[in-house]
Amino acid sequence: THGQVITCKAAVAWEPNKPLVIEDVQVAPPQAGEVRVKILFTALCHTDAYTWSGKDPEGLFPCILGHEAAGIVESVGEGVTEVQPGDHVIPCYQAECKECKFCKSGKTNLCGKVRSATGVGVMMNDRKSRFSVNGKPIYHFMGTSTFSQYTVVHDVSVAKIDPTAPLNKVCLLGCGVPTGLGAVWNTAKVEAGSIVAIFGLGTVGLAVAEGAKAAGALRIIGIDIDPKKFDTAKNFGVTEFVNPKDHEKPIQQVLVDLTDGGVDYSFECIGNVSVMRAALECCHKGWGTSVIVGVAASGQEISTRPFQLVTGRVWKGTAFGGFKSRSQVPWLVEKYLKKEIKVDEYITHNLTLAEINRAFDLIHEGGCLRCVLDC
Ligand code: NAD
Ligand code: AHE
Ligand code: ZN
Repeated sequence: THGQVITCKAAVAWEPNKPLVIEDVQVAPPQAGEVRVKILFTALCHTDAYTWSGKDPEGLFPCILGHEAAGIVESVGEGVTEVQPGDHVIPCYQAECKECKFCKSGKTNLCGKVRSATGVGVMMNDRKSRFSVNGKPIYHFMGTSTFSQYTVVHDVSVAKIDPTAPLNKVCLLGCGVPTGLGAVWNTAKVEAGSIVAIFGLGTVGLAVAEGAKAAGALRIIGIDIDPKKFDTAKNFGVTEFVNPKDHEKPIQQVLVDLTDGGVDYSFECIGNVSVMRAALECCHKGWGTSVIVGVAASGQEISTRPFQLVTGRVWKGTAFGGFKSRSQVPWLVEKYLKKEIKVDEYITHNLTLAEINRAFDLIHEGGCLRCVLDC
């Protein structure tokens, strides 16, 4: 197949909110600096559902969604040295070139090398897509497009991992689990003894809980409007639960009262701007830090009284938990193999790529954390 077009199955999002269609897609060979990957397993993240809904200002249609996956390199383009056919890999929507201003800053995990292309659904080289259906181009998504049996990614967007790791599990290390762990370890830098509040107990929020427990947090307060989330959340380290629907008072006041003045760290893992405000305002005066993890819809804005910041609260955000993708995803895989972090526990459902529309229905239901698709 090297150097040739591959025809394979992929789930195409032709229009926002319309069921995905499994199509025979033509996948062009990788050009210079590109890698063609056979995707074996992909999970769905809430962000895929967000873009599919049409609320993502960067969402382009038709496209192939998906960004939490694992596979094997099929072929590489000219000049690619860091991976070769047969390598086991995890695609990384947050690239790491190690050369750009961002990568060299030592201050961020964001990378500037290919972002201008991945945000508009094309590859850097020729600003075109490698996917087509009967000659019609289909946009890439987040530089990953993993809802396909084969995809093409930039070489700076792929992490080579331990070949003994089970790909049907470690696909989750492409997004949700690292995002939550890293929000705690890299972005907030939670210290032992801290009081932590987590808004939203999906995969990302539960990974925040796991990270906070590992960091030695004293109290980990989980907030969700779905009481079904509370039982499982205990297994991830949540020590107390609050359902905003059980209270008359605004949720920030409930938390301030529960914690003698507010929490040390809070995390918004939903994508709701009024919850983001509550997450900031439940922080302790003088030092409380709130981290925005959730992705809010196009046109939404956050607000609070500036006095909240003047009096020492800090508002931050995180992308992929601040992890440098190509350097640190292999390290996360090793931590999983050594049983130092959970992964299997987040997988509640397994389906096939052909059943992807059912998987989208499932992730909107309370009982589902991650659904892994066998491609
Ligand atoms: P999810 O849908 O599984 O979890 C969201 C949880 O929030 C659910 O348990 C839901 O019941 C709860 N919830 C909804 N409204 C609520 C409210 N008003 N108050 C309290 N709880 C509420 O989603 P996920 O896959 O865990 O992702 C969470 C968010 O993180 C999404 O917005 C996703 O796009 C974003 N995300 C961001 C990054 C990043 O790098 N910043 C990475 C991954 C995901
Ligand atoms: N396109 C959206 C923004 C989406 C967004 O913020 N994505 C997160 C990752 S979510 C993964 O589930 C991210 O990493 N952002 C940094 C980046 O470079 O995109 C919008 O609203 O415009
Ligand atoms: Zn994601």
